[in-house]
Amino acid sequence: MTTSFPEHKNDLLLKALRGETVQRPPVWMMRQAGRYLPEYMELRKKYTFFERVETPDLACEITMQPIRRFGPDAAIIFSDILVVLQALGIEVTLNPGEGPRLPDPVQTPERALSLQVPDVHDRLHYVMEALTLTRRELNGEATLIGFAGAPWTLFCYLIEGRGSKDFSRAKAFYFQHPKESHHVLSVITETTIAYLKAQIAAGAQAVQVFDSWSGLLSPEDFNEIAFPYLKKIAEEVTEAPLILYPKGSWYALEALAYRTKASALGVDWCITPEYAREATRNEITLQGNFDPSRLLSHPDDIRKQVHRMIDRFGPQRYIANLGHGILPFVPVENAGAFFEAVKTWEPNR
Ligand code: 1CP
Repeated sequence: MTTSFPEHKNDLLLKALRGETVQRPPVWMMRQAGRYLPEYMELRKKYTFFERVETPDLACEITMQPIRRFGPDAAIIFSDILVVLQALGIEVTLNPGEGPRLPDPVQTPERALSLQVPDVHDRLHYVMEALTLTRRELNGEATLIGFAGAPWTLFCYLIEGRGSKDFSRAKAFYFQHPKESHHVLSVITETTIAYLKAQIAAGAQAVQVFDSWSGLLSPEDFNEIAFPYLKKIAEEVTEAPLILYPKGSWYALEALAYRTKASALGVDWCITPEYAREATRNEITLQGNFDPSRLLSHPDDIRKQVHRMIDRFGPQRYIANLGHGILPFVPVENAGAFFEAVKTWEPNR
């Protein structure tokens, strides 16, 4: 079945991902739909987190909320990386203020080996439905981004069972059971490839892979545990541009730029734009890297800092974004100043 979508009027993000010349860089914000928006908080009172994620109309509405307010160049579908663990048959709960919890995380090598690739169309059909709805609703005004968690980051939650500062239980499991761990990482990788392909078929025009916890690994461990799977995903998912976001893994930028088929790399605020450009020798689109806490500065300072960030990365092959997700207590006006600053950036101010 082929689905037809409204004509695409805003292709800034896709142009930046293809390395084509733009008038100004595209802008979107990681976690742009969420708790800092009063309209999100209204829906949060009425429905649980997974009701919001699993009901396509609600997921579409939440995705659209920041689009209506700020008019960014991209919309990221409202969902969560942990739905892939649910598709693997693992229970995940989320209570307000607590973060995600897995009541029965994987803690034995036997259970690790028993995991199998599920049918993502069956288990995650609601995400694809939300994407199709949202693509129509966007009416070509913004590019629709689908996403998934990277294998290492999902492995962290699968073993640890909750958020953590160091995911030491997940690391210990890997070091003690490398063979079984690689089985898990392969299963997550295959599932993610099928899932991202399904998202693209349903309307996602670009996809992002979040390796939020890759920075917890040493460079050697990153090369063994994270890199091969990221490379595989980027090799297989060729139907739309792919953005890799390996938070904290500054040492890996060169290899990710040169040895994977990613279209762009997300960078956090702990490295300079100059370093990121040099490491990737200006060969790949970069995305980032505003410190999310800097959105707590005065809006005038936000504007200045955003303009300086664009000057330093340069407007081509660049996607303006935060270095990680927006914090829940950022004033809406400050988020607005960020978007506006990118849209009003000019080379010779
Ligand atoms: O309303 C609420 O209290 C729920 C808060 C919330 C939201 C708004 C969670 C729980 N997930 C989401 C949505 C979400 N998660 C999106 C939506 C699209 C967007 O606007 O960007 C995305 C892309 C994610 C991805 C995600 N979930 C990541 C990767 C990105 C990142 O921030 O590093 C991770 C690590 C998660 C796990 C997760 N889900 C929710 C929370 C609070 C967390 C982090 C838990 C931890 O601290 O380890």
